[in-house]
Amino acid sequence: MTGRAALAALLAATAACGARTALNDQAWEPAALYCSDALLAGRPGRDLALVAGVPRALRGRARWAVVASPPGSTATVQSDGGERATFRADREGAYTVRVSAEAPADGDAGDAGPAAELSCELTVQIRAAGPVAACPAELTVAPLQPVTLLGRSAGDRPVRSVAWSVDGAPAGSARRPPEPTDAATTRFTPDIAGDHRLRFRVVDDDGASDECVTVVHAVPREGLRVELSWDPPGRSCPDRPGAACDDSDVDLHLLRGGGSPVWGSGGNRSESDCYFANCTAGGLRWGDPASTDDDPRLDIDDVTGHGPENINILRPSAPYYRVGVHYYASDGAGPQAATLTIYCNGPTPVARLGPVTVTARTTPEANDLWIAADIVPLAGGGCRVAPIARGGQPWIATISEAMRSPAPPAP
Ligand SMILES: [Ca+2]
Ligand SMILES: [Ca+2]
Repeated sequence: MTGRAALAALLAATAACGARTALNDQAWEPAALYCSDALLAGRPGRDLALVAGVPRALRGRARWAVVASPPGSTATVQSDGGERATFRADREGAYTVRVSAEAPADGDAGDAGPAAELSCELTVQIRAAGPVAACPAELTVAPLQPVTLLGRSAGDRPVRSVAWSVDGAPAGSARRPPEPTDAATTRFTPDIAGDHRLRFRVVDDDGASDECVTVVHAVPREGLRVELSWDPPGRSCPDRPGAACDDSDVDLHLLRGGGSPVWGSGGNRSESDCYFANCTAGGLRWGDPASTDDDPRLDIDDVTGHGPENINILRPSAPYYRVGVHYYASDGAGPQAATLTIYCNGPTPVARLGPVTVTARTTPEANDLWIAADIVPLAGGGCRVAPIARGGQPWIATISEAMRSPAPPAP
């Protein structure tokens, strides 16, 4: 066990049982002041033992102070300047305790500059009854990158259950919860860019509960990212099997501009169109043959309803790209309202397009293709999105018409 893990375990044990436990001086010597992020939970008007990592050279010189507390509360922290302190507060809420010390100056006292101030902070939750839940306030990952979440709980009663759920998600997300939902440690994969709010709930064997929220920021890292979802949301069959779901299969297409680009379909593959038939992992080679950075990648082809699907290019190099949305198969579902979100090298969408209704008829070739927009990469990493319209309306064609007839002019 590492020193940090050992201290975290000690702190967690101390917080959970309310008893002091001695640090083993021989086992671990921190290099600097260290405050664990372990959950520290106490009751109003009762002593709570706190522990921080204090280097031996600083023991006796550490200052413990309550630096943030709920309005109207009274809180004290008592210490002999070492690594342990006793905290007591009179009201429920979150308190911050700062541990600080001046680092000893190097070399002769006369030659050294001002001593460095070291500090770290502990957060204490005081509740009158029931358990206390804690979870990371926020995390940042890339879309589709799994992240492990650890929810924690403390209290004087055994925990009966814990549960993770989706509290909020960007529009177009399928809102799939972390897996598993009933364990403190879980994994979550944000399906699209944006902020996903996850709730962690703890219930003790008295039925008392507490909750906390983790915000997972899913930030795109590609030079171009196009996301597609289609309505009605939350009715995809993997999430809601049975009568309420539909299996509509809408497809995202990205055409490489320049030359004579051609839309592809199931029976007519086109190397200038990135779509389900040719563009999943290891698919198309565009631009520089020596680099995969300018190749497109379709991460997900959702065939059971509502997306999201997305196509990415790390470093776009074509003069422009054209986005299409094709209603491949309805499987008995009716028209679908498609929405596109486009990112260029940043966490904020450059454009949201739609919802635009697409209709399925008899065959994929006879079904609607929404020719939605052109995306022009700009020097410096951004892009310009030019929506495509015909007669003031979204440009809708069947895919066989689109393959035959003159395309909208290049931007
Ligand atoms: Ca699809
Ligand atoms: Ca390439």
